[in-house]
Amino acid sequence: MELYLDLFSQPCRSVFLFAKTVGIPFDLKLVELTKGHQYDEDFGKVNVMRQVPVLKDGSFVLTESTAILRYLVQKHSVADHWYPAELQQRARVNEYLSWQHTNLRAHGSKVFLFRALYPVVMGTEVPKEKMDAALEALNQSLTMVEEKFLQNKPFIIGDKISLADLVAIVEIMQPFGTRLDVYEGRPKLIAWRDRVKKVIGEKLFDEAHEVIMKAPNLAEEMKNNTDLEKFKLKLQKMFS
Ligand SMILES: N[C@@H](CCC(=O)N[C@@H](CS)C(=O)NCC(=O)O)C(=O)O
Repeated sequence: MELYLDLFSQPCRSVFLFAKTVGIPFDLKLVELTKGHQYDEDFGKVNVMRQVPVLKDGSFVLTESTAILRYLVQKHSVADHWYPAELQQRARVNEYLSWQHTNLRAHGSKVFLFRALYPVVMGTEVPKEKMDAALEALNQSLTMVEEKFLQNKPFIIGDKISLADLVAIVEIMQPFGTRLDVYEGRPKLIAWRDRVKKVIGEKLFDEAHEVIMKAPNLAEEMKNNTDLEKFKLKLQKMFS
């Protein structure tokens, strides 16, 4: 099995962390987004949407991180708690996976792009009112993670870690990579993060997040990127 990934990307990290944590072997095909490798001709043949992650299992090609995670669970015999067979527990995982796309992921990504990428690509800072609104939306999502999804449980579905926790932590680490202290004043979130880290193992957690923790160096890295214009058009569309 091949996984096309860039650990810069949150959905890629959730797939990477899951496969590594439960011991599913794979060949890593690195698609470096900051170098514009998603626009390479060869990668276009793998995913016409030019996004990672992508799973290739023989001739079967699958996109969308949450679909990939569920495919891996069903193909390999992993411990039940990752995606419980019990109806309502599974529904809880699905509830989080459905919510996060347009909430924590959307708002965390926006703050990340505003702080790390926008100034590099657009050559100017994000207007204050736009940045404030993005930060406020991210804050509201973080509060939802604590109050609706975690409540007083160790993990999102209860006593054990599931796919939902992995998908949540990688999104929270994205704005954190820009040195925004998303954990400030949130002891519940910190305690949960530390539990997730413990299950995954600190070494693997840090390996997965090494690239994103270097987000402040992005300007330097992207200097020679010939596809900056494409990023610019994308950002303009996203934030107009
Ligand atoms: N809904 C998709 C999102 C995938 C996605 O947005 N991938 C981004 C990285 S986080 C990407 O490949 N972007 C490249 C580009 O748009 O140029 C998933 O969950 O897998």
